[in-house]
Amino acid sequence: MHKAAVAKTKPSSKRLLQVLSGDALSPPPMWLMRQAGRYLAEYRAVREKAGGFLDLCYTPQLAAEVTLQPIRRFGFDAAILFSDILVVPDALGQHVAFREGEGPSLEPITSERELSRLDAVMMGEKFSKVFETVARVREGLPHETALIGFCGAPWTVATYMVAGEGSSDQAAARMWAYRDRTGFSKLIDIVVETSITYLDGQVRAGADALQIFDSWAGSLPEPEFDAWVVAPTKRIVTELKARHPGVPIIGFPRGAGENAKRYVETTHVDGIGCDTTEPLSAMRALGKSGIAVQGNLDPLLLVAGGEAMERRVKDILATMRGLPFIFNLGHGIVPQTPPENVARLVALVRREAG
Ligand code: 1CP
Repeated sequence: MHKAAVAKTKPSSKRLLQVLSGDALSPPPMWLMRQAGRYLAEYRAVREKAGGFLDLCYTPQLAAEVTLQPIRRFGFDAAILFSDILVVPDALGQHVAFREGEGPSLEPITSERELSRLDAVMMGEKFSKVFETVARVREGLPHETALIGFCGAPWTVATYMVAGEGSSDQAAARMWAYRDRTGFSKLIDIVVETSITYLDGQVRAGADALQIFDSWAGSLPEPEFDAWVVAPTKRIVTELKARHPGVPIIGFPRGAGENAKRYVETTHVDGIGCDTTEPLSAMRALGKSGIAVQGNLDPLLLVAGGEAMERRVKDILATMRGLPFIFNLGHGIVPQTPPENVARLVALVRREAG
């Protein structure tokens, strides 16, 4: 109720923001997680020019260009800032390298003592590059297209900081959290504070909405989910809302399952991103409870295309009709996605719902 009232005082021409303030639109606004990326030839060309992946994130002119590429090609209702969740540890002095085809690599931090390796001397300089990207994108976007800023949720970012790489079970962070709750919570506190600074700067530079990516939220039992996913996210949402009451926040606690409802009720996010495994009945129930729901086509159906994709898109749209809904994937686009399937998807969503 409260959030709708706040947003309604400022009616927006941006369809994404209308839905995040509680309206149901047909066709629903759409954007796709990882909509900028290696499946686009024009991205690969810029990526080659930039050198390393993080160099691309820290070069505003190029990062703005790749943010705008999918908007020009597909006319999505929102652009998402081109950056990465690992900019936060990198800005804290935990150097991040992206090895070709292997994912990220960091020098692991596995104990409270090692937290002393983190320092923020370079943070302002690194973040300012990202904020400049936001400002440039803002200038290049049609006025009806929303700009989404983002960060990784503290739990997910911590899993990379502790393991030093991506891992399928997040064992290193889980073990630290179980063995030394106090020490691990200090790491989480640092990521919470840094993420607030990071998101605040993005909003000041022109982001209209924010998304918090908790890609590894699904690996925790209930008490730890509440401690490391819900509570830190709530702190970020509360602080951002105090500073920027009109800027809606989407939470994406991937794999949360039955925990999603508590996540929504406790963190007070305005929108909930549902992953591929979320049943449509559960998405409908969330939508009926008043929150905007985003999701959840399987990214591999976007690779497969054809009738299988069409059938599922129709089911999703039919289920969410009449509710505040944002069409998206259930996780990021994969590099082997044919761009023509993305164009078909956009046409289908706009035609089916129209
Ligand atoms: O070579 C390349 O071009 C690198 C591929 C790539 C891209 C395109 C990486 C490396 N990051 C990104 C951009 C990115 N990452 C965006 C940009 C905006 C957009 O969506 O278009 C966003 C929002 C992210 C977020 C991100 N990075 C997440 C959360 C979402 C998710 O996918 O679960 C995570 C976990 C990362 C870490 C990361 N960045 C890149 C890689 C290969 C990884 C590791 C993934 C893993 O551990 O499996």
